[in-house]
Amino acid sequence: MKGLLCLTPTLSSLLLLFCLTDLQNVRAKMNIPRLRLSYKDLLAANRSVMFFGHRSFLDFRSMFLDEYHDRLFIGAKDALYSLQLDQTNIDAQEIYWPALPGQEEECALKGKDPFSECANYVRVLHPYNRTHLLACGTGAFQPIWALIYVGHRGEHAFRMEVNSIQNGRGKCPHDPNRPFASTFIGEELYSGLTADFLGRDPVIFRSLGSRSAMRTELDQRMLQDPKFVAAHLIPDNVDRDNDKVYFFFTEKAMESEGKVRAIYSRIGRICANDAGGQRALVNKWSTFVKARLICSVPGPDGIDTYFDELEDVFLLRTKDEKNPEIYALFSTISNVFQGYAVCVYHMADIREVFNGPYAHKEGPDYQWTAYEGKVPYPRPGSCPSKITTQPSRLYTSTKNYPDDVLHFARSHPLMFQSVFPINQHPVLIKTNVQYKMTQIVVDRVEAEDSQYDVMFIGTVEEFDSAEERVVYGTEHNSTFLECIPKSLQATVKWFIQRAVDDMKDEVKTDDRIIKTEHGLLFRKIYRMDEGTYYCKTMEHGFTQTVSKISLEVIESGQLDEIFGRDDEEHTNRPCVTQPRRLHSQKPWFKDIMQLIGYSNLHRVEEYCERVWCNEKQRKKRKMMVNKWKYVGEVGRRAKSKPRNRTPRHIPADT
Ligand SMILES: *[C@@H]1O[C@H](CO)[C@@H](O)[C@H](O)[C@H]1NC(C)=O
Ligand SMILES: *[C@@H]1O[C@H](CO)[C@@H](O)[C@H](O)[C@H]1NC(C)=O
Ligand SMILES: CC(=O)N[C@H]1CO[C@H](CO)[C@@H](O)[C@@H]1O
Repeated sequence: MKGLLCLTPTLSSLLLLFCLTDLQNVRAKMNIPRLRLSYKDLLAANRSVMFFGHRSFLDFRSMFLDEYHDRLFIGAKDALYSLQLDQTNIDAQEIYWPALPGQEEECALKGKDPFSECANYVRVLHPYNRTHLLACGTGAFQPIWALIYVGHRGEHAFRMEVNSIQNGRGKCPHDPNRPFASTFIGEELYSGLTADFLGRDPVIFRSLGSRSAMRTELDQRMLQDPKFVAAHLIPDNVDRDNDKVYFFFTEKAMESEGKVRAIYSRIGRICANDAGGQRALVNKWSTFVKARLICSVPGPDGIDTYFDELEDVFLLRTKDEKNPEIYALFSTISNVFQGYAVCVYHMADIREVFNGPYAHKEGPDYQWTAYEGKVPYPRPGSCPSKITTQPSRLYTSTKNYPDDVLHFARSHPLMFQSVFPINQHPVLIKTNVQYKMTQIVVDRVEAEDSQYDVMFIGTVEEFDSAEERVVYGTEHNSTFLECIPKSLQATVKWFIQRAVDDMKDEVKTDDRIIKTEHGLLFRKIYRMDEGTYYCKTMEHGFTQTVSKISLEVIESGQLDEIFGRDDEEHTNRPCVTQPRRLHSQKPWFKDIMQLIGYSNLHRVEEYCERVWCNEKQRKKRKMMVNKWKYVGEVGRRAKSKPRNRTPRHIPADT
């Protein structure tokens, strides 16, 4: 390996390095990384170069390491870069490539975030031919693609073929952040994505080239809310007509039992020479099949823990191009248990599952079973090739496939068996870590003693948006939303989202709303200030949400109603730590709970504490209360028993 080049999306990224020798023997030492490089370590080693782009933000979404041209191409926000690798000082060339005119405004008007969504994020960079690259960007939610001239070897050319710019729908997603995978084969682009503005059209799409475009049918049995992770061509045998394109993704699993569909990881495939059907499935895949990818560990209670969320896939290519080893990085979705695992799969096991029984469900009230009826010929999922092209049956194209084959393919896209990893067990497990594992690359190296597979795992620091805080403010009073950026150099921007589906607007500051070093100060708040506030920091083009605060405003009228009327002396104001009703007939505690929500009990306490229950007030009140109690008691008792008694503290009236 030449060296390490790291473009880290956050300043706290880590790179973990694990070495595996004998996969059989790996369990004992599997969780100890050989090397752990933090972002700081990388810098200190003086062997990495920092690159932030030319416009104060990079926000890159794609990269292509071109060993033929000895260059690294980067697909960033509104820009493409070409970096020469053989130089210590980065000599970067830039192509400025914004969204089409007016598109950023339209994107914002349609409710997308102008700050982090409405720009042209370049998500595809593939080598097109020896002189050109294929690039596709989100175009502020209107994808665009173009060819980039990069010159011949040794030439450092870098310019866009302006006449080549076209609509990129189906080639890259609208959304800059939604997972997506693509691969360029021959002259065609295969992509797995959601191909519309609303994210409701999940599809595996083939475009460019001279053949007609192909797609999956819009049917939940094919794909349901998929997140694509990787796409690769893997040949089956010497007959190139059997070449298949594999897609790795997660989706809502139709076969999962229970009210809420579970998320499973999948491996799906299509024949590269699929031409769709003639009468049915016109320009739609007729060979699509998929299976579940399992990566799990047995639990102490006999129940397996599944790592169902696929994060990344790496194909370790060997001399035998038909049989790469498939390294897959998974995470758990469970709320109780947080962990990551790497599982390795053999192509032989994958092919066996695809050659096995199809999953079948007779009707809504039936269980999923293995299909035991007659499977039509050519077997659904198989490619038109030497095997299907015999003198008696000339299936030279999927267009000649009989109707029953197409019908079966349509109704049985899922295999009954799942794909299990080598040794039925992960090669790496990490639980309860402070970072997210996001990427994996594997290098096979020969050492004196044996062969090692070195796993490089990229991580980012965990930021949890579950970590939303709720702050309550009283109408017409002042309120403070705290946000302290980790770095002093960072620029802070506040955004407000008034309803869940609304766009995030930048908070307008004035005399009333003031941006301070430690947060946002409202000198006086109104009902209209309610919403979710995002404190985002920007530094060298890295954006991070530092805090997410939901601000709720309690109307002063509501408060008066609850506390006001019998409150002339301001002495019987409620306090959770001393909940007494005294004169008031109102069950104030219940009322305020209704206002604030029962789930935020500790918040109520905090709120009361701050607003009403400072120590001084409390002491004063205690005295008053005791006095009243005493007076009241004496008065009452005086009626029945006209005798002086020592006043005693009466337990709280709850
Ligand atoms: C880092 O590398 C540069 C360029 O090779 C060199 O000039 C500099 O002295 C090095 N710094 C350290 C701390 O080694
Ligand atoms: C690459 O493709 C472009 C666009 O089709 C074409 O103009 C160019 O000549 C091709 N380059 C080579 C080396 O074939
Ligand atoms: C609970 C609280 O602090 N209420 C105050 C809100 O603001 C009004 C007027 O500005 C004050 O009178 C309240 O005491």
